[in-house]
Amino acid sequence: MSQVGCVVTHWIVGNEQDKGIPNAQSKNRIRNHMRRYSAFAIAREGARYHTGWERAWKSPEPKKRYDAIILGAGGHGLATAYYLGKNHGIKNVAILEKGWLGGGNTGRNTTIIRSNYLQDPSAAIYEKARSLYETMSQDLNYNVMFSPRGVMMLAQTEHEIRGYERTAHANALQGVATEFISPQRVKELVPIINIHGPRYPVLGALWQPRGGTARHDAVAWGYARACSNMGMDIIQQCEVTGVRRDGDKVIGVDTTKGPIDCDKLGVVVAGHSGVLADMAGFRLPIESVALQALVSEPIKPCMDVVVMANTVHGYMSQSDKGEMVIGGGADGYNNYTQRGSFHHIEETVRALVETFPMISRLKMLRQWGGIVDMTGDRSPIISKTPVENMFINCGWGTGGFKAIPGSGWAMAELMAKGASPLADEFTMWRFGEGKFIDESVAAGVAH
Ligand code: FAD
Ligand code: PYC
Repeated sequence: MSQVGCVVTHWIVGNEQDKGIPNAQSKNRIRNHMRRYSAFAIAREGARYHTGWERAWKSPEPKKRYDAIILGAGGHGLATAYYLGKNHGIKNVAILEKGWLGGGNTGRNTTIIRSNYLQDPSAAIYEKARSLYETMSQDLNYNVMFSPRGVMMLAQTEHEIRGYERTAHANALQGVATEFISPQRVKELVPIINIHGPRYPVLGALWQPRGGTARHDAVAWGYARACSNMGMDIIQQCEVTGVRRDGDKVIGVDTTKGPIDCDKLGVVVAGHSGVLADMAGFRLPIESVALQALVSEPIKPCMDVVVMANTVHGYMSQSDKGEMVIGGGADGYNNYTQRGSFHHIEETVRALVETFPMISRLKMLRQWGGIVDMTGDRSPIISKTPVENMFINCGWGTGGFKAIPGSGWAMAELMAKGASPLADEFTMWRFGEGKFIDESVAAGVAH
């Protein structure tokens, strides 16, 4: 992945030469406010051979101190920073990333967006996120290619029918639009499906018509550009190696670019959450495990909804390029390897091929893995920590892409105000108190 939009020289160079913009003051003013992407901008740049696009975000050296530091430039970290600025006016913010932004799970997932969860706190935050996705491109002035094409979870056992009918009733009470549909309706929506599978016939499905997909790295890039535009510093290649405390209170972090002070620290590092908690001196109920996915060669459009088959551990959608995007269950052992493995292709494709016989003829092109952070109840943690002014957002496991805007909204509110209605139930202490938010059914295929 590369910085989209960093095509050639900074547009101001062209302006200085062409129009003679006179002094550093006006230069900085222009540099600090990026120009909007629009049809007019494309026409203008087309007329001058695209020499004027500016970088999508700046890459500054870190300052000595910030009001808030966010660790992790994945979708959740960037969204947290964005809503800190947009909703709470906190803009003296650094986002520190050990690799490149969006290079973690945010750039590795299969982009499914849905809010068909069972428990009220989950439905609230996932539906908030789904609704924010609807207007994200306009809000960020960045095309995230949100495609509300519809998501279905197949019921292939009697047990699943009961589970999904229950979810549909719960969703009706929560104001989330889902319905349980018949096998015939499934076939109408997905003509390539075999509903008479020999072992697992399709008995119905939980259908969310406003679920769908979005371009995952565009989500990271769009938030990054908007954060940079607000004056925030995104520091890539900057690994946090220590959390500095004064007694019980956080005062900063040690990094590979030196120490940086802060008033508040938000840790949003997904599969590395346990490592960061360890640096701060507490433990988290998180396990890290690889989740893999793969894509086929591109083929003509053949499926315009997302299908998840949770009993057999497989799911599939078709990308805009025509590739079939396929994934299955998480690896059966804890690890930190962001890699694919052959047994996974075999298991996942074998699981799906009865329901989608045509995929047996596809060549698979690419395969990869990401480290997901799993909690025992398959729900996230958005929480204060034992360290004052240090907050943690993690545990999204195999399903956090869909949650990015809602999670960022809630985490920003928690950091700014000390509480957030969307985050209240998701504390790290719920495990000790027995207040689980069990989403093992909704977490679905990948668990
Ligand atoms: P990440 O994007 O992983 O960001 C965390 C960042 O923290 C990383 O960039 C990392 O480099 C950085 N970091 C770590 N340690 C440090 C440190 N010490 N210092 C500085 N930076 C650090 N979810 C869905 O909703 N739908 C799906 O279809 C879906 N499919 C998936 C398929 C796969 C194969 C995988 C792996 C995941 C999938 N997910 C899906 C889950 C989803 O991708 C994650 O829940 C989500 O992306 C997590 O985002 P994040 O911002 O928390 O983490
Ligand atoms: O949470 O919808 C999801 C999902 C699908 C595949 C991986 N996660």
